[in-house]
Amino acid sequence: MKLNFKQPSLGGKIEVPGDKSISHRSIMFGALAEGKTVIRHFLKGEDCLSTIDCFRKLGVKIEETDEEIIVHGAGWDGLKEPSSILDTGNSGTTTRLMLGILAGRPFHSVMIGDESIARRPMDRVTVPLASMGADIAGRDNGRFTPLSIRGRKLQTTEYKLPVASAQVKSAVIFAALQAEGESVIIEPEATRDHTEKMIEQFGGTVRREEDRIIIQGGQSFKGTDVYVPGDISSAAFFMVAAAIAPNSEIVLENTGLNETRTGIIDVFKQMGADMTVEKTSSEGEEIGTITIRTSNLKGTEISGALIPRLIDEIPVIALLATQAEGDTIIRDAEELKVKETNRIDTVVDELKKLGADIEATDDGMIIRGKSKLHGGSVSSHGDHRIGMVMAIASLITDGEVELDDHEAIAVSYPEFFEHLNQLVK
Ligand code: SPQ
Repeated sequence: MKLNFKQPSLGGKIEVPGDKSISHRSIMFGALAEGKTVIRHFLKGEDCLSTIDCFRKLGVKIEETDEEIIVHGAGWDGLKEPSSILDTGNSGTTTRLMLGILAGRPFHSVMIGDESIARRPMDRVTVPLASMGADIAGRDNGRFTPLSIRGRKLQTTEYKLPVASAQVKSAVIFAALQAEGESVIIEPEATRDHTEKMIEQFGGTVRREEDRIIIQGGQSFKGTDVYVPGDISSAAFFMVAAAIAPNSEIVLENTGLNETRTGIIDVFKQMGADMTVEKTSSEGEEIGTITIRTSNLKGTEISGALIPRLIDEIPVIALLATQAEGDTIIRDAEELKVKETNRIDTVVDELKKLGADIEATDDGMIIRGKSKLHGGSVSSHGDHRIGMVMAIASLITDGEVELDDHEAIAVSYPEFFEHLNQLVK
């Protein structure tokens, strides 16, 4: 795809698609609940469609209209042994969270994903699940897909997560919900808490005591209505676009503002961005409006507890930092190496091709601003977030950007180019 924007301004108002993490979980809880769940503003990206497909194969009736997804849940016991392989596509969330669900269901299932999933570590989930009694086999001792799950009765756990990961936490929560008695999960740093919030939304209970999450096993859920807020991880691309393009001001309505996800807003403030954030609702998930204008930015440091609150936004923050005066240093972000690609390497390599002064480190990167970017040939490497970073970069390049494998963007943001063209003036 050729991108030749001639350094435009951005203006206007959009609502980004529904949050990917919340969309996945709404299908999962809807399927496990008894009764009907109606989901509005669901993200129809490829990853979430993979989750729908897996639950249909498990016997759950799921209807799709333009406006809503309707899940006819039949409770934990309503899931049936699938007669074909569960294909999780490119979705780490689907693969890891479903392991926690399937580990405790009394049947056999097999899970496979795409080439990127086949490279991502699954032992971070299969190891704690095995300690609860799960029987999961897979390539390299259960480290990689394909995985075979023989569902069994599970025991409770007290598990300290070795890495800050919402996917590992959520998989263990799903297993703990099926065990008899109380389980405790301890987080090294707080990660996105959509699973915990959704337990409550579907009529269950969960306790949080500092870094401990306490789950009572044997809970059943009741179908409900879910409104999925706009995904702040998708909004991030246009926040950066408006901040770095000249004479711009855009408004992003109904964006999710859950504290565990708003690290990017903190970074924008640290860097001196011209923005306002207004909360409009705080029932269940917090929602609000973000207005962002062209900004004079300064370099910053991003590390520690902030990292899990913006992990998926780091590639686009790297682009932002190329347009800030001074150095931006990102530390403690080793987790980027096990995403759809090694996102430290891919973002550094691709931004360098456009003239950025950026260097990979063991646990992050150093970006020296401010750089004038030029055109060039880049690739998403099959990673949706890298594809979107490069498309946004093309707004400020002097010359055309040729983006290879832009189709990957449909994983989390099928309307991305439509929205980009709408905002470009
Ligand atoms: O689902 P997937 O492929 O793992 O998606 C990514 C993304 O960029 O969209 C990561 F590659 O988001 C993860 C996120 O990084 C989604 C997620 C969740 O919904 O629980 C949690 C984070 O992953 P982790 O490994 O830190 O738990």
